[in-house]
Amino acid sequence: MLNIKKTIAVLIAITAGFVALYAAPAMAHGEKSQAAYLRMRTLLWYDVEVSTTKLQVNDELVMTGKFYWFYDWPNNIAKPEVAFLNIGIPGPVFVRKASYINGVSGTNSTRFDIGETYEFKVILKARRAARVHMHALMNVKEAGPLIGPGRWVEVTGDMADFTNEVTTLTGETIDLETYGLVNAVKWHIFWGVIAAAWLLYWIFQGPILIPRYKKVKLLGEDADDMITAGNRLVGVVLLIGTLVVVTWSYFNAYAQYPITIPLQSGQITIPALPDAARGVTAEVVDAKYRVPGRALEFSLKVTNNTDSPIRLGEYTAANIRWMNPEVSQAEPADSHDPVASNGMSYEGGAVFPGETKLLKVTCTDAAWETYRLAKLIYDPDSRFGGLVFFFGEDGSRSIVAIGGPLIPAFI
Ligand SMILES: [Cu+2]
Repeated sequence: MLNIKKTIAVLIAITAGFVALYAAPAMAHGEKSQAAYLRMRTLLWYDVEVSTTKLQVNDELVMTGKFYWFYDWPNNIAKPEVAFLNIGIPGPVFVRKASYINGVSGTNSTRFDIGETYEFKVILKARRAARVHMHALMNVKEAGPLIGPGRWVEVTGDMADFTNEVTTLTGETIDLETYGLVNAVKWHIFWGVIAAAWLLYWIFQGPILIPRYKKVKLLGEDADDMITAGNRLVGVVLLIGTLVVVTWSYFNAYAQYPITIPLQSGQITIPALPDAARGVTAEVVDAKYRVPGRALEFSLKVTNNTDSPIRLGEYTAANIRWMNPEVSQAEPADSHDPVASNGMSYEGGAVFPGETKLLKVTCTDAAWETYRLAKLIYDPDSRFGGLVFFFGEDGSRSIVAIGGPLIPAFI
């Protein structure tokens, strides 16, 4: 018997050893972990930029960009009835000073419309030194976080220099970093000591739990008789004392801060941006994913109702960009920015004003595998999504959401 236990223990130790051996340093934090259909068919982010990637404690950083709520929203994902825009950073490296959606303050939760585009701006202030991969992030109630593209940002300097001053509505200037901290610590210690004293009091009454339980269950004694008059007195004193302290602290706080307003928890609706398609329609006629070539191939029926000939310059999905360098160029912003600078090509040329044309598009890159998007073909509902960017000769840009069933090609 002992030997079996020993063997199991040794096996666990060996397994743990191997796991530790293979644990590479954590460079990512879940960008690829969400299912491919979720990343391609929920929130599609583009034009995301940070104002700087190197800053000092107390410096500000502005993140801007746009997001589109995909029209073919997955049935099993909650719709954005209540959503909150945030920035995902490991640890409190920044504080958020302000955020805006289409110019409206994003302090409150918001409801969004499927099939619409919005732009955002978040202002952050650096709090402590760190090198972090930061993402714009949309928290959707019952759906969870929908993550935007990440950027490496480095903060240097000393956290001791950090200040976060605001002027309250009563004209007082306070530092939010330290405001009320001493008071909060004081009360935590106060109630911690009382709680510990209460526990210790009962522990020093001798073994109480199991022996008393046995007496009640096996010997049929009355549980109430085991509580002494002294016990009751201590209980009553503590109960009255707690009520007195709570009441006193309430009136004391009220006297010190006579003017307060509640935390704002309302919900707002923000009107969407004008249609980014600007008169261009595009529809996927058929699409397949070629496994050996790591390529998405689709035919796109495009109608151009603008006044300028348009050409296809980019396809983006799941925060990955496939660029057609003949039309639109982009390079990765940093080592973890998945931009396939030469990833897209198509047959069909320009689509002229008033014309409807079939374009044959190919988007190739190892990102299909490394970002686990190719897993889509093993879903029971293999549908993809994304945005295509058309560029006019006049410099205009039309953004159209596309999607449809994806058929795998294994040879
Ligand atoms: Cu990241």
